[in-house]
Amino acid sequence: MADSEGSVEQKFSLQEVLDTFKLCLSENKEVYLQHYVAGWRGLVKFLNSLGSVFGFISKDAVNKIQVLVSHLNGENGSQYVTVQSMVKYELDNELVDLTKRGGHPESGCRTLLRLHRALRWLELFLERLRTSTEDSKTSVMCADAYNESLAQHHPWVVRKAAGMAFCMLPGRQAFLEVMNVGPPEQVVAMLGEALPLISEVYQITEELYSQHNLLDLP
Ligand code: 1PZ
Repeated sequence: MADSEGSVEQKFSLQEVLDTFKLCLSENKEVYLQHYVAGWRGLVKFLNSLGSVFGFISKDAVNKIQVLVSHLNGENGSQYVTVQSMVKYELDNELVDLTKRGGHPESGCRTLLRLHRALRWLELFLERLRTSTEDSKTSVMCADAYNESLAQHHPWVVRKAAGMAFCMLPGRQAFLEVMNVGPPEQVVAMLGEALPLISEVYQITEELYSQHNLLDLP
């Protein structure tokens, strides 16, 4: 469908971000770190387009993305191709602080765990958005999704700041527009397609981390 403004440059679209998550899974269901990180990059861009009050959130996400990218581009980058190979490599070589913070504050495993928990928030939030009605409030959907997931891992101050930021979210209609997908029905359809993928990436990572007892890394 033609863009009503006829803009030449393609605008940011959430569709592209969600497509990146499609690329995440290999044939044998391993998670490619490169695409996982690219997906997060896109989400951060989207978050930034919502306004500077979300800066403290996107800043933390950017830091984590950068840590993972530097592992990917580092001398042992070939060990970081998939989340599975990263876990194996870091555990085999004792590169992860397992019980308390120590010599490896920037292990790939602990860094990715933070994004992984945030992916659960995203899944819950987008599912709420998908099934919402015109009078639903994004701030409420966002807070409910947060309280059900990420909040459990955050101290009081962070929860408080996050709660205040949620109140600054644009309303449902504006929010759907920023996604740049098209009319609301199209956004809903796109979410219906993308959510199972996000969910699968989340589940696979969750099981991997659970098998190796990595879900509470400091
Ligand atoms: C659309 C609205 C966006 C709401 C995003 C919901 C998430 C709120 C999270 C608030 C976190 C803020 C600051 C930093 C927290 C860090 O302490 C933690 C733990 O890391 P550690 O201190 O252990 O190193 N960081 C995180 O939990 C990762 C948070 C990433 C959030 C990314 C959200 C991306 C949103 C995409 C929007 C479509």
